Amino acid sequence: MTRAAETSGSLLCFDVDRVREDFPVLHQKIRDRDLVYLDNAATTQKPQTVIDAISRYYGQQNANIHRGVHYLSQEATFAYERARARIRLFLNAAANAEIIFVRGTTEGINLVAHSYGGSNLKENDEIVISHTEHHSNIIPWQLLCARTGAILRVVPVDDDGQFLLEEYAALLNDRTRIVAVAHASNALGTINPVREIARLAHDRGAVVVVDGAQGVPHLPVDVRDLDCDFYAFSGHKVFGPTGVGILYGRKSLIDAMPPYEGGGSMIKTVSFEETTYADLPAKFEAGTPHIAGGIALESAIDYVTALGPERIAAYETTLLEYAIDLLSEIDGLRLIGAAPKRDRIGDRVGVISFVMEAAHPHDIGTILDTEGVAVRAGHHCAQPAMARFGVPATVRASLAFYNTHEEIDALAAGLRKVNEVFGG
Ligand code: 7TS
Repeated sequence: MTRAAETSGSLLCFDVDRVREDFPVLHQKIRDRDLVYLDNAATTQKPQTVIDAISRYYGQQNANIHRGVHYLSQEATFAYERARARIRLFLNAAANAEIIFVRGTTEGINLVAHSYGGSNLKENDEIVISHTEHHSNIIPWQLLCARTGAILRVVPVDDDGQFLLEEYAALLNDRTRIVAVAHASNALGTINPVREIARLAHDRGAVVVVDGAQGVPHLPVDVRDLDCDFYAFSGHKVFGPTGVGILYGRKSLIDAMPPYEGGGSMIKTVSFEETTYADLPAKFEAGTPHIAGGIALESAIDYVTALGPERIAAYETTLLEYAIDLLSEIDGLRLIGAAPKRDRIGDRVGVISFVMEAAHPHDIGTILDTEGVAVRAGHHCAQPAMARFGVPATVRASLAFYNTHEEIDALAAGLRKVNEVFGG
């Protein structure tokens, strides 16, 4: 029995072959090789149920929502609002009004920065983020600082990419208004201690924004248990469509926040003298949304829920351990951040960043591509994180529950080929 087969066998309750049948895109040859898709942090593949939901909407249900008295409009509205209710349950939010449809994580964070930040922050107030954030959770805050005169503070991470709680606690003060952190880092896979971060922030009266782009695809998420004030994620990273995402916002906060964009659907009455705004969540949903996307996101959430977020996390951890062991044996390969300590594996999602002595990350990505292995090479929209580890770029293999131990073998074989080609 190969090592891959042994490890797969130890997780008998997770039938990865069966799961893979649901994802048509995985069953194709790329450059005459079986596709090995390890770029899941960039975007995930879609199960047939999600593809069918989009096709069904355009083929049978297409109508604008929240406005028509006709049958199709009512059907589409019902389906869209059912998706919202389903997502509320998935996140364990207290009310449907707390679930705002947005374009994705990026828009969710910008909404909070504009609406909450614009109306609550003033000169010398402070915003706290961590050193390993995605640019989407850095730049909206920099723009807010430029508009208001607020100050951005950065929590350092240790050499394993772990958030330093003591340093964080020391940074907080009575001027801290917003703490914004990723649930999990897209560059390193580190999971941040969000519950503890929120507790300390709330002690100071600050609100907590969680960038959940890499949380929802890999971890069970309960916004009330995390006790965060805002939680944003992208549909396309959780096996749903691009162009749709969710911002959860605590009702007492979003009720008091001004609209982010103006337009149709977000009003009660309009006159040139005075406009009054719709109730939540419509107040934050100006214009025609990505209706098919919202409906298909429900299918994606149903898919993930049926598999079970806990089982997904357990299976991905076996893949991650296996990958770290295998990659650690490759000459000249250095893992970046979240070091391969077994006691730390529970603190990571399935993201493995590394560099090799023999070649630049982009060359490694190109060689892997000739083997049918899709990874991302670059700074992963986390340049400060790269700077922290003294590298301009890494190769990143990022896992999903449909990946197999054999695919990790293919990655390792591709990396050994890199050493052969470049003489490492
Ligand atoms: N936050 C994190 C932690 C992310 O990983 C990403 C996307 C975003 C925010 C932005 O999400 P979007 O859907 O609004 O674009 N991350 C990546 C990545 O790692 N490679 O490509 C996109």
